[in-house]
Amino acid sequence: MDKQEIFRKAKDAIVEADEDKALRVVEEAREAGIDLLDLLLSGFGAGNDEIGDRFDKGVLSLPELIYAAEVMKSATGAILEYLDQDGTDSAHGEKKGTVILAAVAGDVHDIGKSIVASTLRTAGFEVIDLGCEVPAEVILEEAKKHNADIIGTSALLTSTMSEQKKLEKLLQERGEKDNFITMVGGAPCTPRWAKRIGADGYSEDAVEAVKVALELIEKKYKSKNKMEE
Ligand code: B1M
Repeated sequence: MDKQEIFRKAKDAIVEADEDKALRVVEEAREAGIDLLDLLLSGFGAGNDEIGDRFDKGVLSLPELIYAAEVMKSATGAILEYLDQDGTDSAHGEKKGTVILAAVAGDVHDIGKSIVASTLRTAGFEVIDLGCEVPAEVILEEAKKHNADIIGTSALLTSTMSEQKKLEKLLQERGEKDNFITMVGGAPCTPRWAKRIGADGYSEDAVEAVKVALELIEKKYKSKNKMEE
């Protein structure tokens, strides 16, 4: 079976909310040597976009959306288990930094954030995933407790993006802004949004998140070293 066919089956599995099919596709892709992260983001991701559109147009009901989301969660879980395993197998070298990750208060969408957690771990970061619906105060507390380098927040709703702004404001008010790098992501976020609220980085997907995190960490330590010289 070729890659396009496997990706189409992955999309169908989400649209049809067929868990068995989704898990079979993961195994088929693994056997065919297909990049599982690509399958997750582009194959299953296309299914997610489709159900999102159908829900938006009123063609799909909320229970149907929830059902399809459960299938996406299962497929994501199966793939991340393989990716985390592969990451552990190939993990070497020193830790790149510590990242606190959370979906902001009022937001239950955690599928994308979990993928970001996985790619960052694979790249050598220690990731403390606080889960979803996490208030800004708790995120800051945890970042201080774990001496984090980066605070990453995910927002999928236009109504919860303001929580990312709230976190930036809180960091400023508490005099903590210079102690942490902040990254934002999630479908409604843009580079413009990140700039507007004063976040240090934005990334569109879980692959770019690694690139941005590495760049920001490097920048932080370069300027720290300069100050110590
Ligand atoms: Co909801 N939902 N949902 N939903 N849901 C959206 C987001 C929506 C766009 C659907 C639509 O109408 N087209 C819409 C938001 C509209 C808006 O605000 N503009 C919406 C709505 C309205 C709602 C409810 C309000 C519905 C209701 O109750 N009436 C409700 C809100 C609940 C709440 O949060 N309070 C709701 C509920 C749900 C479910 C529970 C059913 C389920 C979530 C299950 C879960 O996550 N545990 C769900 C789902 C599945 C979706 C869609 C269909 C898919 C989201 C997803 O998982 N995508 C979504 C439509 C869509 O996005 N096409 C939709 C796959 C994932 C891999 O992508 O999350 O974008 P994503 O993550 C990417 C990037 O964004 C990026 O990397 C990830 C991987 O590449 N990224 C980061 C994410 N975080 C990052 C952080 C970073 C960097 C990159 O740095 C820190």
